[in-house]
Amino acid sequence: MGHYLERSSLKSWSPVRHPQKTALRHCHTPCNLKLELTGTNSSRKRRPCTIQCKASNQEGNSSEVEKAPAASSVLSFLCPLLKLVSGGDAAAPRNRFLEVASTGFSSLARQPWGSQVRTDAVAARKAQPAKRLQVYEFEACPFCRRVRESLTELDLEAEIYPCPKDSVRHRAAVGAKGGKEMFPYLVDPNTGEAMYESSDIVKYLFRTYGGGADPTRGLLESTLVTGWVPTLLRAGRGMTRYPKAPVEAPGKMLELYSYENNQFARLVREALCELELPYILHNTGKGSAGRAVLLQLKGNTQVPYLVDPNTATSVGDSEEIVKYLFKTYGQASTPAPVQA
Ligand SMILES: N[C@@H](CCC(=O)N[C@@H](CS)C(=O)NCC(=O)O)C(=O)O
Repeated sequence: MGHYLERSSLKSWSPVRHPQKTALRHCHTPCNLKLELTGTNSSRKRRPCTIQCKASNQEGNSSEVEKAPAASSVLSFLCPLLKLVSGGDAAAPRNRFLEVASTGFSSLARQPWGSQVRTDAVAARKAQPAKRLQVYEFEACPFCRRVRESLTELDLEAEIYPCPKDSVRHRAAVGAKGGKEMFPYLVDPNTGEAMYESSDIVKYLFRTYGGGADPTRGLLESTLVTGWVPTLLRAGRGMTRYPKAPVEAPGKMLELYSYENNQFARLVREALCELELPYILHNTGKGSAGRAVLLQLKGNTQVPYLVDPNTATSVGDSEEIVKYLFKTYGQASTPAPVQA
């Protein structure tokens, strides 16, 4: 698993199904990088998927990369289903009433988590970690949601690398770093730790950056009770890459001021995810030190607030931000790699 592929060599991928369920992935860019998937993925029960992947680079090093365990819950069934129903054009005008209602009820379902800073836990920490945490996730994934809720509660900044289905960059990066494409995946450059499994990540975050406090009551246990509600209500938004999303990442990371359970911030995160745009997340939950920064920057503490250093643009209304994102980053003329 130790083999590491530089981000620069993970550019664009085109998986092609082999008739015997063997898949090959070839990099479109001239980096000689090739991922070879072998085996079958016939398991629909609670068994790990048997697809394995060999990654090799110019030096000829190789390592095994697995697909995520195929089915650990009802969510593995829901995800493909929702992918089907949410196949509409994400950039098309939306019914604002339905948007606000569905994201509002989503926030109600997750009411106790991801809004309020756990001051008892954060008090033990003097400052943000020296280096930003890196989180690979996707918006619709309930397991990723509880990690993002923890980030809000611990008032942690993070670099978010959205990994929508049909991803052209970040999913491959996770496979190369950790050995399998499963989400969430945390990299902590401060301690050198990297891990899968949302409950391990949440516990790690509270242990390392929350003074050893216990994760908020019910946060871990609630995932299968209400964790999937936003995924369902939002009909899988924030799950699949928008076909005209840019193949290359923008030069600079976008910056989002928000907190996890803010209903309007959810709409923006969905768009960032579908466009596979990496961004710096500045959490501004209730009680966050980030609110003072936002107040200075914007004149009030309303979120979401997006800053795009690539175009020197700042936008402060979720509807406007979503429009801005699809207009600016949803027009790629380079066709996305064909997915199997
Ligand atoms: N037990 C894991 C489950 C993670 C999981 O099943 N994640 C799903 C997304 S909901 C996944 O990575 N699926 C593979 C995929 O999306 O390709 C955890 O709690 O982190």
